[in-house]
Amino acid sequence: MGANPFICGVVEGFYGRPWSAAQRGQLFAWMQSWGMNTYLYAPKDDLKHRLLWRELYAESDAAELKTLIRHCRGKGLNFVCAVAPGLDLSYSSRKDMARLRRKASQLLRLGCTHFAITFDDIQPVLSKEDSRMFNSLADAQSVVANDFLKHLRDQAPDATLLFCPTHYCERMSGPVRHSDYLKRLGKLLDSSIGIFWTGPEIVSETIPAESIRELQRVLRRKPLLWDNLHANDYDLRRIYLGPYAGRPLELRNEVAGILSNPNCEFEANYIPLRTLAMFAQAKGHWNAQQAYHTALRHWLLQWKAHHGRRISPGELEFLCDCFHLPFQHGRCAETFIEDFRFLLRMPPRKWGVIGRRFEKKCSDILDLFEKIAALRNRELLYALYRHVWELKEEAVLLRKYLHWLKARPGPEQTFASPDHRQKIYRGGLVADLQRFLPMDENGRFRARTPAAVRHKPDGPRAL
Ligand code: GDL
Repeated sequence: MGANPFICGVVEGFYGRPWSAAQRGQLFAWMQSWGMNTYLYAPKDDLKHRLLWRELYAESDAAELKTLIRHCRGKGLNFVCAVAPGLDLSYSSRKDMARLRRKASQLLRLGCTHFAITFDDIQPVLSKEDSRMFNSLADAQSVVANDFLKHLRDQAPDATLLFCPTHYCERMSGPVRHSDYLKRLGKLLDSSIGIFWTGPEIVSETIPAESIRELQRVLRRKPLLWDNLHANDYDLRRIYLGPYAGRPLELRNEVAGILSNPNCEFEANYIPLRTLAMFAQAKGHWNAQQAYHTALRHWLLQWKAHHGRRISPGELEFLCDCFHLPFQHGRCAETFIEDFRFLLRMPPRKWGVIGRRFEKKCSDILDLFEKIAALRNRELLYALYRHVWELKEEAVLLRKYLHWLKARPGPEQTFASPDHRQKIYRGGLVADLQRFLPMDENGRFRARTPAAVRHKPDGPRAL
């Protein structure tokens, strides 16, 4: 695809509200200026992409898609359009095959020549009728994909096709060398079809180059990474502003390319995508932390606020350290947590410099919240609002709790904050359910004792 042999870019492949035309316009501008080359259109909740894949795009949507394709290509980027028929496709139905071809023809007419067919997040089984015609899911999907490619090539000889398997990570496939599903795909899929992979897990903390070498042999080609490191659709209470990390530079030799499927909140993706672009282009040496700091410096230029308020480099770094990566807080956020842990361990008379530092950080968080609320880029504010709001609430609560501890409460006394009222703060059904099974720091659950469960959960208490 395109002049650059290494595919590098973005997959809009998350659940939830798809990005707007304006956001995609900004994305293409970023991608062009950072030397990325590929955008994959695959928003799970575009109805005609997945749930209603059989239907063609209506006139106005088709016109928008056509403009988007033109705009993307105008920036020198490959536009890849995905169809996700797996929820209810009947692999053995001629009618469904004809519908897929009809869909492909519409997209070709809109100016698309690069395609993907995706079978992620579906039941990994064949229906009764389908299993009469096919020996396995891999056989069925390969026949459909090869047929799709043939249909495309009949109309556009340079058309390309990518494929997302149903087992797209090791967690799902098991050890790749033993996966019949992956082996069959490797054997049957046309050798020009690129195959997606998300690494050891759906969201992979690290992706060792060695794990991919084995997969290459099974798939008989280099896989294409669909990287969910910064995806947050599975938990919208989180957002990831940290760098592309946990992937060694040698990984680039083992994969056909990398597409990041990032935060649903488009504006939050500056650092994740900027650092991915840097990773793809790094020569000989890669340091995620250094790339992070470079990207922070560049991003700061876009953080202008009203009333002459200025967000400092340190403030932006703290923010991005607080909302960092799925498996890792940034350095400043770690210090903040460590400080609080220290204060809980020590009697107030020994808090000293750490106590003052923690207090100061809590005030800084309130200041930062005010500055962010005054941002000129309102879309950026809206992307971050609920997260900085929540952080501010916690900072206020922790500070009050420390003040309460300083007053030397008796061992039986409990703490309540009038600003954090029961059922308002940490309220709602999900929060109530979560209180039944608190998770410890090792990811284990321990139910409350039968005696405690007999009583109603009693709202904010001692921390
Ligand atoms: C997935 C989905 C993706 C989703 C992501 C994170 C793939 C291939 N598919 O499993 O749409 O955004 O997890 O929740 O990753």
